Amino acid sequence: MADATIKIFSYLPNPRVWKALVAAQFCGITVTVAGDKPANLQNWLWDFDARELPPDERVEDSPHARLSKRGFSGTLYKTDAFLQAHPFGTVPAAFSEDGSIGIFESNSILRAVVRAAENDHGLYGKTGNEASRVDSFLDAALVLAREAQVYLLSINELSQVTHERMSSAYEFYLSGINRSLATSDYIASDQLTIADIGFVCDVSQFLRERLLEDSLKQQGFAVISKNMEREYPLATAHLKTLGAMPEFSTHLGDYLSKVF
Ligand SMILES: N[C@@H](CCC(=O)N[C@@H](CS)C(=O)NCC(=O)O)C(=O)O
Repeated sequence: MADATIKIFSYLPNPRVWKALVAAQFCGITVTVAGDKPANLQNWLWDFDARELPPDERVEDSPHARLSKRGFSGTLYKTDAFLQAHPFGTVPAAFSEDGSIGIFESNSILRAVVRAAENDHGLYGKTGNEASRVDSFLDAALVLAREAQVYLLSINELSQVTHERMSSAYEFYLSGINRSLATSDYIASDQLTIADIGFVCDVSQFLRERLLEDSLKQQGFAVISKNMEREYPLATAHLKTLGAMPEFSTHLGDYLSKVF
């Protein structure tokens, strides 16, 4: 049986999509990606067959017009079929090869990629318990990722509460990862798993705050990850080592060199 393929629609580049692309590279799965710059996604029809809409189809009385909810403003154009496959209406939005199944949440799309592989090279653990431990780390990372989403989306008009919540989620997650790496070369087991892939992509996304230092300073806030190298040396080294591997760097490009 040949490996299945997965199709993803998203704004690009998107660290949440990197997760699936890196995993696909390790297991030889074909992932096709459609999308555009974040600001252009409001000109697209969100669908399995996503496409850029001509101006005369981008109208408020379009049957596909929906109020954006998170990370976008104004109107987005989503088909009924898209919302049936993706009830939360978010991107990245993945689909099975024939479009019949929608897979959402970037960690679930990441899992879908490895599950689609004939040989997953142990990326999802070698036993049931190892797979559950991988899930434990992915679930823990989701808390960081959600706080980072709120934080980064509001970084130019930050509240004290948002900054504190982000700091707390960052410390909680990074200290756990650092502790885990004190006894193992990889986060969830003795080999690379999707917990490591998720870690690289989620933390990379959060580290964008380093590029926004001026705005943070102007508002009287510190860069939360300022001392990451000193405070979480194992986690930092792991991120840099994995980020330099071709399976990662092909998709991350020079992003990490900008934040470190
Ligand atoms: N936790 C989700 C986050 C997805 C998400 O919130 N996407 C936002 C953009 S950042 C979205 O698609 N919003 C659609 C809308 O505003 O209607 C994941 O990892 O995939």
